[in-house]
Amino acid sequence: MKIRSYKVNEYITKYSFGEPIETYAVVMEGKETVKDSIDFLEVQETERLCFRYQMKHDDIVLGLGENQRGINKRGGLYHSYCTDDPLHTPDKRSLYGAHNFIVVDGEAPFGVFMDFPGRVSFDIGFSHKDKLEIALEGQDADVYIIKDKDLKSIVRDFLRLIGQSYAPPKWAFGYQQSRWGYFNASDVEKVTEGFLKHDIPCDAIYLDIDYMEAFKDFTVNQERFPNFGQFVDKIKKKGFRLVPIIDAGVKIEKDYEIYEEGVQKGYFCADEKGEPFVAAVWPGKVHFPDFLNSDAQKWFGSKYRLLIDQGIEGFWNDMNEPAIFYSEKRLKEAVEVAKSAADENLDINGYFKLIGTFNGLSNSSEDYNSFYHNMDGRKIVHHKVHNLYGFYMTKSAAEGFREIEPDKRFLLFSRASYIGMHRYSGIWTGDNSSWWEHILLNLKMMPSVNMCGFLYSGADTGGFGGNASAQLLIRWMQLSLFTPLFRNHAAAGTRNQEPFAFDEETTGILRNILKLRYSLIPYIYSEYMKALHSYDMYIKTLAFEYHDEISRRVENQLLVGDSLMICPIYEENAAGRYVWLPEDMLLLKYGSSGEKSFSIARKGHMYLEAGLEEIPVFIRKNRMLIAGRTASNVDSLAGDELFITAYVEDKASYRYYDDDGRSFEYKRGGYSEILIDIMKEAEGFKIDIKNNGNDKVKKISFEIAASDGSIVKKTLKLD
Ligand code: MIG
Repeated sequence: MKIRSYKVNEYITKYSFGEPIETYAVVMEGKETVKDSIDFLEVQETERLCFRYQMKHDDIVLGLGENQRGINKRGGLYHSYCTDDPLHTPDKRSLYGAHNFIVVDGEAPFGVFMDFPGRVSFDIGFSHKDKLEIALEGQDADVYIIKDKDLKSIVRDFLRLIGQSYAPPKWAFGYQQSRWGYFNASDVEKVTEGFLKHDIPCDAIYLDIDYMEAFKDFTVNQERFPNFGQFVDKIKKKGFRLVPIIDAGVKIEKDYEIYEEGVQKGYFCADEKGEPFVAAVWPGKVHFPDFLNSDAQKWFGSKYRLLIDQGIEGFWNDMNEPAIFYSEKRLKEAVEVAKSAADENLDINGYFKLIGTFNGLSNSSEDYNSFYHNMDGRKIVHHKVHNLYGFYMTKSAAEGFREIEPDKRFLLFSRASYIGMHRYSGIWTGDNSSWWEHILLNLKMMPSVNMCGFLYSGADTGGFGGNASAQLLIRWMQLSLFTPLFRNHAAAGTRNQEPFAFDEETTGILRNILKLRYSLIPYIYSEYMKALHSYDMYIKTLAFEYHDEISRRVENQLLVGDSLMICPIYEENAAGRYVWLPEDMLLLKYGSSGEKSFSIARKGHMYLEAGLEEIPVFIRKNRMLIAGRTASNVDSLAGDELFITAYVEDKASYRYYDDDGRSFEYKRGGYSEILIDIMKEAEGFKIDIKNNGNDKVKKISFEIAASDGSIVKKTLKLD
């Protein structure tokens, strides 16, 4: 096999092995052929392409997106293979996403992206503490190596390589309420009433599979949701948008339009004989649309119109690993095993074999190896391109939206993903549990998925499986307060966890958190969109900004945008936690009735006290936090007044970004900026404001803290 290498730009080299499948992960081409070899990586080209690297003692390894374990992935073994696994225990090696990008950060930092749609294993010092081994299940791949001066630059190079992230509509930065179990229109209305009655802001209510007729995509159950279009409208008038789920499997049912059309046009994945492959998921037996076929992709995407025409403006794509409960063939085999066991005296081996036969029915590689895609003429077994399936389903939806309403931003996020999908949608991190450990897991995943382009991301706040306690939900909400996707979602049969589902005191605390979310939207949106425009991360670890050995290894604090550090509490009954401050910062605490308190937190270790009702944030040195007045949903945010809290030692500058929040104008330069400079002077501060096209903001109020802890207040009018 011959390696071909191409220079993509000054920092990125692409190495092609064999005949790689086009994945659409990257947007830059490697043109110029170079002789460069991957001198520092040992390459082994057997049946499996394998890359080895000897890690230095102090190297940390970041990346791999949605995954288990630490932010520093060293010590773990991971398999990139999109997997529907509802139990996120620390021993799991695969979750729903396949994000094959890592940065080895040390003396000679570099990034590697394995653009390969099949299974990849990353052994990052697991088999041997100092050995990094990346093995691909195949020989055809594009490998991108990025060398640049530091972690931050390498990630920026990578984000440029894979293209600009998706921007949801602004309302999708509001709080969203979901639950598998809002069974009919009256359930949904009750939830909306709950928010209105308790004066809790919210932007969206989710519809899980129960809105469908017999779990059929793009249908609505007429009994449970009569006059759906009118219902969508009614709920919208109350201030909420409805967000329905779409599943990957299409129910096999005579006269069901999607099924009939798909069969007739040959748009479903096929078995060995060329017949549509039969698997079973929610609706019972289904076919899988062949999203890797461009006609089928287009076709499925156009079907979203059936719901968009009824007023829907956002969707979530589920089960698109694709999850398989069982396949027809293997269920038959299992039943045979069971039958023959019926009259046996099963010993331990026999018993476990029987149980194993059934437990192994779902998501089995045998099934993934027995159906095929028609990649525009090329027949390819699913297993080899498994990690592209959810990506292409979501691409199909996003491109469908562009056809249906070309200049409208839709909310869209997916469960399965591959790098490149971030240009089309966000992700949620799947079926976590109402465990304290999963608040921390959520925290750790956020910077990793940001590194892979998925800026619009978040977890099921409060936990999907299991029962949330009031305290767990409060602490989790205090983290999700800062994630772009802020959705509370829970599984059927679990305890209710809407913000008003507990006691009055808890409702009050959650109301405060959510009101704060809405007042922080000016900052969150501005930082998100700037990150998108400049190929930056929205949430990152301290390692990106601070280079001391402690900061490089902090695993439980995050930088949110350019101004904030957050230190969420994720331990039950804790009254606070330890925090590492890489420099002096301003500690701003929001109290139980919206009041604020300030103190300077000095560089070093500190114990942060934080009662359940308090929300602490740290404002970095020479940075500022932008807030606005709160509201009951994003559309009703006034936006005419900004409140700025700054910590200024000598000079702080901020670029406040805004745009219409609904169209693609931002891609064509359609956005406004207010440039704010605060300079420390002998006496007090000097403030400079330059407005480039923002016609909403009329007034800015400042609270400026100096390093001695004194606070100066000022209000300026904008003309
Ligand atoms: O097999 O639609 O991750 O969010 O509530 C479960 C029902 C299918 C899995 C999703 C979850 C959703 C659930 N779905």
